[in-house]
Amino acid sequence: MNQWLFSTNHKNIGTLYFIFGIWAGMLGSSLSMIIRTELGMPGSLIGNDQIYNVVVTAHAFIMIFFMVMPIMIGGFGNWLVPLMLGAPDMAFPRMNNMSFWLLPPSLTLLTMSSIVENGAGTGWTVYPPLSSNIGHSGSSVDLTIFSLHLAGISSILGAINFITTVINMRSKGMNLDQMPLFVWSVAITALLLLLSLPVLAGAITMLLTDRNLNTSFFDPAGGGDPILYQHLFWFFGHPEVYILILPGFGIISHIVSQESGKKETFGTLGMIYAMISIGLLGFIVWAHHMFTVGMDVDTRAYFTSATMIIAIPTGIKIFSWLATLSGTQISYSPSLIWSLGFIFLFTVGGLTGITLSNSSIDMMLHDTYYVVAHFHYVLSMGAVFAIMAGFNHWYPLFSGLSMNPFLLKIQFLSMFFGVNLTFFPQHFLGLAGMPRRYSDYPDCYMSWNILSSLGSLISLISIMMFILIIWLSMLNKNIMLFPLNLSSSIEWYQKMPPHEHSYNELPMITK
Ligand code: HAS
Ligand code: CU
Repeated sequence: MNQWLFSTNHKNIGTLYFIFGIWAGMLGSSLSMIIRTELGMPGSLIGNDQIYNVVVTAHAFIMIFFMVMPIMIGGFGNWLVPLMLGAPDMAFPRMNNMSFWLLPPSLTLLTMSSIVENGAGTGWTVYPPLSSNIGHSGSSVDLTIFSLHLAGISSILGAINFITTVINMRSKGMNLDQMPLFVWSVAITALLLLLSLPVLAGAITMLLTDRNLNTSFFDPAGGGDPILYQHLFWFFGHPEVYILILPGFGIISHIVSQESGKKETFGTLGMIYAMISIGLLGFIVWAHHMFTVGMDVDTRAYFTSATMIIAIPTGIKIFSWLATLSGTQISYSPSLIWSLGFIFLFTVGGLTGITLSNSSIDMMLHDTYYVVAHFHYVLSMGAVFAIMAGFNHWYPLFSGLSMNPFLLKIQFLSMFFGVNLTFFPQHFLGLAGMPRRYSDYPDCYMSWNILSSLGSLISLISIMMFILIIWLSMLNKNIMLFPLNLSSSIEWYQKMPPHEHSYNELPMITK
């Protein structure tokens, strides 16, 4: 056991990240169910608005920093990048282990922050003055800041590791333009992490000293400015949302080209340039999150235009995936249907992003449920669908086991239905003016909220079904976790060569 926990091997560390991420995913989903139960009917369930906001804050932090990032970069990245490069391991294997082990204490600090005092009900943006001593006295916000420091160090070390691995450890003769798209996506993600996280670290450290050492970076009473915090946060925050989706782009490219039986994704070089453009542009659009702070009209025009330009490289990616699929006999395997779901629903989320990027429209929609709908389409149906696609695709490689494809398809359909029922109505709530981060609403918003909560219940059941399918795959290989005789599934397993979907891309990527 110890040998495995303290292993420096990239596959073991990848598996640790997967287990951690799935655990955090269950935690984050539980919190989301509390939110949707509170909002399932007008009136109060929890009976305390601060606690409601603590739940919302913890849900966001856990899903972003402890579910999506560990699974995509830590799990898929660690498993696949060395394999795809033909490298024996990551460049710094012991630092790799440390990156992982910084996360459990970080999650512990975050959990502690909601147990002590009144919890941190600041939202994941931690804006002062709400997050200052006036808004949050006590140590909850300080613990949250320390949690972010640890998670940030973990990610920075990981980023250094990936960048070094990509530069130094490609197999002989593999030029950068021959490098697989997933490796490219992780490398660009690592660069974004390396450039944006220190800014977040600076901002939250300044907040920490404002709270504890009487500085006044963000306090007008001492000559500071709370808007400065927002600029620093979003200079990190916007690249962060592309950090959450870029590895997913890489995953989808591999699945789409492999499942359509083509050697490569359509326009591989274009895909590389598109990801680089998205990464770079992501650094110069941050103030589209701050249109309501009172910017002059030229600044608004700039941030609106710069933001919209990101639709071009993103469109290149969407249409290249469609071109890859075009003209093939599509076999609706579980990993491909998740990818098709990704392409469709991520586009829906992207288009509402373009709507929000219009500063004058955003004046009305900022801090409403329209924004919540937008980011759940690109995250819950973008990032999470990409994770599900990749997990379905590479599970046989990771575990040597196979999941039942019939059950997986039912699971996909129920999840597709559930998340759309949860989040599509939130567009209407937002357009009708329902604000985010409130625990209650007037009766006029009731119908769409009931449907939304119903959808979240369906998604929860679907996720539980997925865990059951994983469990079944272990039973079938006689990994006896529970003495059940599931003969029909075992028959299915025997018909299926265990490594049918295993990793066989390497010969193709070197052209
Ligand atoms: Fe976003 C808020 C704009 C992509 C995540 N976003 C958020 C928040 C999160 C998030 C988490 O400008 C909330 C943060 C918070 O807590 O406050 N977002 C965009 C735009 C894109 C975009 C323009 N977002 C993402 C991705 C995310 C993510 C990816 C994570 C995975 N987002 C915003 C804005 C806000 C915002 C405002 C602030 C709102 C507010 O008031 O707070 C783009 O990258 C999307 C590009 C993708 C597409 C679809 C595919 C492209 C095709 C090409 C043709 C399309 C064209 C457009 C030419 C556009 C198919 C035509 C336009 C039409 C409408 C027809
Ligand atoms: Cu943004």
